[in-house]
Amino acid sequence: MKKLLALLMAALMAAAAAAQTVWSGSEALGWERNILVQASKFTDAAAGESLTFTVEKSQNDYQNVKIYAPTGAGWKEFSGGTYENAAYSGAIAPKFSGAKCEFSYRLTKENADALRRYGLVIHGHGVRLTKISLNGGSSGNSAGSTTANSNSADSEIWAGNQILEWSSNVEIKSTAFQNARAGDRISFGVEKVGNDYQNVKIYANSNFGWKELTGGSYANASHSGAIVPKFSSTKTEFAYTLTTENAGDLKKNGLVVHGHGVRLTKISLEGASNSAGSGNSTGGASTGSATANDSATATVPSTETKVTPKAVSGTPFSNHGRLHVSGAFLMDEKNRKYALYGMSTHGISFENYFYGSYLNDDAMRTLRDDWNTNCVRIVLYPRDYNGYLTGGDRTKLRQIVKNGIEAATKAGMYAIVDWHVHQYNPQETKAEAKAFLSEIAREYANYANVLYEICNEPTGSDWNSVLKPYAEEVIPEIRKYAKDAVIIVGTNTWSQDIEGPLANPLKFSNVMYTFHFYAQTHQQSYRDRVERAAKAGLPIFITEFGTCDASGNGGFNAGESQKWFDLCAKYSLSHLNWSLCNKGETASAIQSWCTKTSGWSEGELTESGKLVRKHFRELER
Ligand code: IDC
Repeated sequence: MKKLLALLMAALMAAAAAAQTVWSGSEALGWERNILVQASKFTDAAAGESLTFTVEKSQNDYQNVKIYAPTGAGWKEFSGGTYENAAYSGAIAPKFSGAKCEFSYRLTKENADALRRYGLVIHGHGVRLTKISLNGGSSGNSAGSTTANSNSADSEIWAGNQILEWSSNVEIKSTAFQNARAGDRISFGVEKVGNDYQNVKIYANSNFGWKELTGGSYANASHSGAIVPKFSSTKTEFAYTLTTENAGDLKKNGLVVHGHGVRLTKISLEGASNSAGSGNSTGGASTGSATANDSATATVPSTETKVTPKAVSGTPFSNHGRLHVSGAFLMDEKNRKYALYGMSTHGISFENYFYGSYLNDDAMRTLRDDWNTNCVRIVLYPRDYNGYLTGGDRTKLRQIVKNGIEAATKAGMYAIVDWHVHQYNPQETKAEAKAFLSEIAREYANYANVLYEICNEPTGSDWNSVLKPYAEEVIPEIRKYAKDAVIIVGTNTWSQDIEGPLANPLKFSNVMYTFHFYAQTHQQSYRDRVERAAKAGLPIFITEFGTCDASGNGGFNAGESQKWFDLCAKYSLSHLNWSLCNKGETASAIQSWCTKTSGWSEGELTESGKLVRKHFRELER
């Protein structure tokens, strides 16, 4: 009780404080290294308040910082406000008197609105950023405040007063977990908010997306899709005991917590020595699918089937029409072999939905006329950052998918709607896949240019016992509406094990199987596998390829990419490049400093972007 009072006091004091830390860490900024602070950290931002940045010199040439709102239509640089202890000429130049400096930017009303809506992106050069705070904020939202503490018997690593939502995350940096070990418990103090349901989800926050913490055991909570704390009054405390893998992931990447129907007041890490009798194991291999109460069907609004769009003459779609599969090949309506190629988006939920904004009319025209492509792939992650099932705004995400279909259709291009299962068993999110894909299929049943991809890259999922049954359930949901649509089915091991369907194909017509290559990682032995399967008549679709290594970052390899392009030409294999975005990683096609969402000049493309554009321009459309 005493502890609780102390906590409450701490929370109240935090609420009254004038400056609120919205980000802390130690990141050397680069023009290609962006820091994103989510909109949820700025819920109370108002005109006249100041963003204060603490920076250190990291290089001696020049020190520059730029700040933007990552709006749906591209990044918008903050302007119109005033600077303190910094000057602006093209970028913000902090005034250093020693090695450290604190400078501020005072917000205009427009800036404050943008912060609340889109959050903040920062990049720069020559400085290391250690803290951002919002002055004058009156919010009790102790957003992401973290204190790194050594793991003594019981150490509080976060205290605050934050209502959890699927789109409002509490993040704790990895520094708080440097001593984490298997058997340690993370305990959470929560209070009930509202009366519908109380759910919490916890993840390790890696660069490769969120990874739900599973395999450990729960005390005073059960797990079914999400953690359900046991309340006997309005407040409770529950704990999760870490596995070795969890401890390693947290040490590396830190923790993310979100949920519904609860207010989070504290998180502490309790050493193994202190954790005797740590609750019963209800966790097991949890599935991490959407929460029990957030059922798939409840989220499907009724949508009308749209009428058949007019084909725009002279475009890929008007020339080739509805596609179908015959033997190993994708064919056009005149029964000629026809391959689709072009760009895949990155995750449309990433960078606060910015990567979804590439799905616009102008971009489709650029991709069609300048890049000579005929298809675009629309990537919706169910999980990972801001995913459809991990806190992303579903209404917004559905809208982006639909914008993409409409934009591709207007340009007379083909569009692939990709349910981007990434590194897990797709059965875990099957209910939601069925609901989402059938909703799209119903609305776009008359759009013959739309293809469906039902699970991007499964792992640990045997073809015969897991993936084939999955496809047998999901395909009919699409075909209920889009009767003849081409449907692409992922294969095991990041969509490489095409031998599964080769030995035991699906009985449906117009189905193809996914293969992915990343040129640096997958070389001749993988080309041999593809060639064997293609020769044996398996319809293969390369919905994703990279010119670099499979992490998406590093290992650009033009020579190996060319060998793959030759193989694609030989077997008329469709292939789409990962990815159409400006993220600072090798696989991205657009330079990270370029925020244009269409009409890119060659100089605005990366090595990878230039190579794939050149390749596409050599193909027949
Ligand atoms: C990567 C992105 C990276 C992101 C990560 C996690 O490039 O920015 O942080 O996903 O979501 C795939 C996947 C694709 C991966 C890509 C590169 O389908 O989602 O994107 N890749 O690792 N398969 C092989 C490589």
